[in-house]
Amino acid sequence: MNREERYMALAIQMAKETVGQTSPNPAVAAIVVRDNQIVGMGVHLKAGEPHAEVHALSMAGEKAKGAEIYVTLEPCSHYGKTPPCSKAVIDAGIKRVIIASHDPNPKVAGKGVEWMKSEGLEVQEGVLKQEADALNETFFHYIEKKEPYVRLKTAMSLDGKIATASGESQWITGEAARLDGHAYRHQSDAILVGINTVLEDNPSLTTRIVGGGNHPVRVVLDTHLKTPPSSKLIQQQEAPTWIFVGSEVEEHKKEALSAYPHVSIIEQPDSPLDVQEVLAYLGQQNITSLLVEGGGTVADAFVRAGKVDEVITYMAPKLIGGKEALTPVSGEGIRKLSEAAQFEFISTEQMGEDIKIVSRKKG
Ligand code: AOF
Ligand code: ZN
Repeated sequence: MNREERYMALAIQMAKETVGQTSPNPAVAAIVVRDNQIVGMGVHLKAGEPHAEVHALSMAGEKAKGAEIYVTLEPCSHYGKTPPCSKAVIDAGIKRVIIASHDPNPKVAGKGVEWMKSEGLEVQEGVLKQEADALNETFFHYIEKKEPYVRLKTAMSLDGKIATASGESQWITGEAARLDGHAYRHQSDAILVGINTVLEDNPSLTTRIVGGGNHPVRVVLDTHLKTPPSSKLIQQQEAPTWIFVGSEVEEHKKEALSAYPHVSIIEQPDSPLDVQEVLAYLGQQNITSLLVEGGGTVADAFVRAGKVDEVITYMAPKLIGGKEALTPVSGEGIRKLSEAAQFEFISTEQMGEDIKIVSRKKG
């Protein structure tokens, strides 16, 4: 690694630890360097709060004059919840700006770079771009499509079963894989399941990781509003629960659940519920990332709508068998192999006794 890459790698490492807490904003970090000494460091902690550059420049103070700044994302050029970072960089007297990712936000999209160049600053783009881009994949997707990046999470046996024929499904994979799954909850704005999963498993859908974590908004697709008031999603109030229902649900049922302050009932015209409509609504609510955790019918609806962007598969070295035993994607499926949703493997990793496979939608 050359010196630019070393400082950028450090900034990326800092930003990485904030993934999941900055939404709907990206995870960004900045480092101010003068005469090969770090004189300021900053990360964007939360939407609405100062951007990374502002924290780093304020730590550097007068030392920013004539210094370099390393930023994992192009400094912004717009007056949003905070003033433009490009202006802050120029005003601080920075002479050289090193950037990893381009900001695709139409309000920025190159204007930050242009602004700083027009003021005579030297700008170098694309340093460790791939590594920095990986941090904000969900943000880039959301900015471009105005809907969340969808991850489908499954845990299955070597023969692709998620439960035995009798329906026993807990503990297929081991502890390491389960904890990794919870890390995805921490990093996701929302988690989604179908009503059958609520009725069969009574999940709480909260994040349980060592040291505590962010709980995602809990989303249920429940056309006929069968979510029981006694279920954990209703009784445990530590995270919001949003229930999508069809248009023919009786008023008293909706009122009974809406009485809980953390519960929202969202009525949709279609039956069965339309995945595209659900995602558009979630996007409007600033949900940038969605973790789909079951069951098979819901997974199939997302797959057939072409809306699964990434699949996280935990595979346990077990054989279960049984033609009635459930598989991760059921529903109607597709008829012709040529219509199969296409993915490419991004990584495989041994995780305790299990294997984790990350696949991403092709194209
Ligand atoms: C930066 N540095 O640390 C971040 C940036 O509403 P605002 O004012 O917070 O602006 C949010 C937008 O700013 C966001 O959509 C993205 O384009 C950019 N995020 N930019 O220069 C930062 N977090
Ligand atoms: Zn900014």
